[in-house]
Amino acid sequence: SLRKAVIAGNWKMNKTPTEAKELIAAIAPLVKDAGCDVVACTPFVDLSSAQEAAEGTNIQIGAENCHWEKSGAYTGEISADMLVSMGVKIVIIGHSERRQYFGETDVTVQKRVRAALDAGMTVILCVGETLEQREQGITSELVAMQTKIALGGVSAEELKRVVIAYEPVWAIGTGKTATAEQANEVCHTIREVICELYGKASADGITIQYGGSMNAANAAELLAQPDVDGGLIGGASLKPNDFAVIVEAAT
Ligand code: 3PY
Repeated sequence: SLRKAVIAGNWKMNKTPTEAKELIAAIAPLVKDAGCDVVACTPFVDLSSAQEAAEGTNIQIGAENCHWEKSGAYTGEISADMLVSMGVKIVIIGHSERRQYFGETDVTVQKRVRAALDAGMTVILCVGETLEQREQGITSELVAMQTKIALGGVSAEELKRVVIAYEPVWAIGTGKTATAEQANEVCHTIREVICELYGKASADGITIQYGGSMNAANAAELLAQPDVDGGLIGGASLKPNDFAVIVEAAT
């Protein structure tokens, strides 16, 4: 692949600050020789202790969401500027769990992407179809539309700070994985959308991850696909040995 792989853990709503420190400390020695970028995206309350544990290692700590306003009356939200102020430079936006359970839409995803990029952050933008949409045969159109809306107003220069994660909703937290061919097909479609919007150099350069029950057993086959440049890892990112196997497979 032309592109450096990015393996990012998505811890979701797991781990206390103390546990986060222990988990990073357990992962660090196992991934120290990684040939890919290694990221752990943690709950907001874990960021400080995870960063402390990651100091001097090759693990970058990211957040799982951010709000689109800089500050104000938005109870329970966290701004991109707040994250940057504490040294967090990576954020997941638009994970399907946000879309499914918390009313996230393509429009709010676009606003959050905008805010994160304006704050100087790198965004892991998640897109993906539900089972119903796949069965209707609209996966390509749907994922293309999600990508186009989310990137509305994003320049080619800014796109260098965007990683796209293709996560089929039916494969998230269900133990079901897309086949390597299915994963590659949709990652390729996304790359074609990027080509259409930004040209070939941007399309060749952008990192597109697969996410959705990627684990130690299936990572090598998924990561061997030409258009799959890494993974966004759910459950397996909480298991140091499994996460290390995935990092190794990406190297
Ligand atoms: C999963 O692997 O289930 C994920 O949602 C990764 O983000």
